[in-house]
Amino acid sequence: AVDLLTFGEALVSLRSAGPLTAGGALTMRLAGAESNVAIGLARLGHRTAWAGRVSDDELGGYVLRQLRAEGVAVDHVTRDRDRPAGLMFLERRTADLTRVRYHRAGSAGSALSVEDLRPALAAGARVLHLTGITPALSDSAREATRWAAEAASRAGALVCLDVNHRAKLWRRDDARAALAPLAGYASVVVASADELDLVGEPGAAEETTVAGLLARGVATVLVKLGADGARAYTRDGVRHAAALPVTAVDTVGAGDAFTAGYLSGHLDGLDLAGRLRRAVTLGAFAVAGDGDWEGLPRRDELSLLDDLQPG
Ligand code: KDG
Repeated sequence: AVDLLTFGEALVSLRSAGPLTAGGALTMRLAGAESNVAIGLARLGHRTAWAGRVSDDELGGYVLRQLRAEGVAVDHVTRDRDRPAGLMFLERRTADLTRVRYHRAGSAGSALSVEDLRPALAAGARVLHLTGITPALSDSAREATRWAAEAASRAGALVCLDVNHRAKLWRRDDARAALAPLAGYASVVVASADELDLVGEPGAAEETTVAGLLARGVATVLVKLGADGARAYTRDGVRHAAALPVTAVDTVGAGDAFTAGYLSGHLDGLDLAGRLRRAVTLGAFAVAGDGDWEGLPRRDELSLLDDLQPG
């Protein structure tokens, strides 16, 4: 068994420093919210696995090589001979503002099905991480996500649902119809403030959605607030965790880092305050460096930010 299993679509991201219309050099990187979380945990020494489908060509080989290099187990990955890699073009306008263009319809990753996930779930995991991106990819990926959440919660794993709404992939109503039921399998739900109602009623206030989630058996709801940190709700009340004051270079991947930090703290048996400190620490490392995950810390680097007081 691994400490953490996650699954989804890993993308090949082609990043440009300026407007894509101006052309110029593109940098090839691995992207994907779930693989970002996997790398965050693997860097901290947790046994971590990623499952999904990758194309059976150089691009799929690139994805696997990156994950292996970061210490993420890929034993249960399916190579798809018929479908291409999912691509993402990312154009940076400011540190906070990036525009994304996907070429992922019909990709290998989007053809994910229950059969792809069965072996990884059977091998066991203490934590199952899933995002609201995967169910947006196809009917079979949506069913696979639901199946995995149910199987893991029945097996006693901690299930973490990371909402991650992608407006380019589906409408909010469709997202809510898929994600609200998924939250019923989760012990931890992570969402940014503007996507929390996708696991509740449309337009509902934060407190109302949180109360509904806690009543359904979710133990912890984490509401991400970007540069303002996060709020953590449990049955004992609410706690605010401020972000650490670092200069933001690239905010893409910060939410994934936050989730990875929180789950790492859980695996280490930290209390809520400790889990939140680990979460904002990983978030700070992610925004301070270029790329989704490249700047994430190894365990011996966690203390580098110890002297920073939450801002
Ligand atoms: O969380 C960062 C992601 O946006 C990125 O890595 C790509 O998973 C991704 C997606 O589907 O947008």
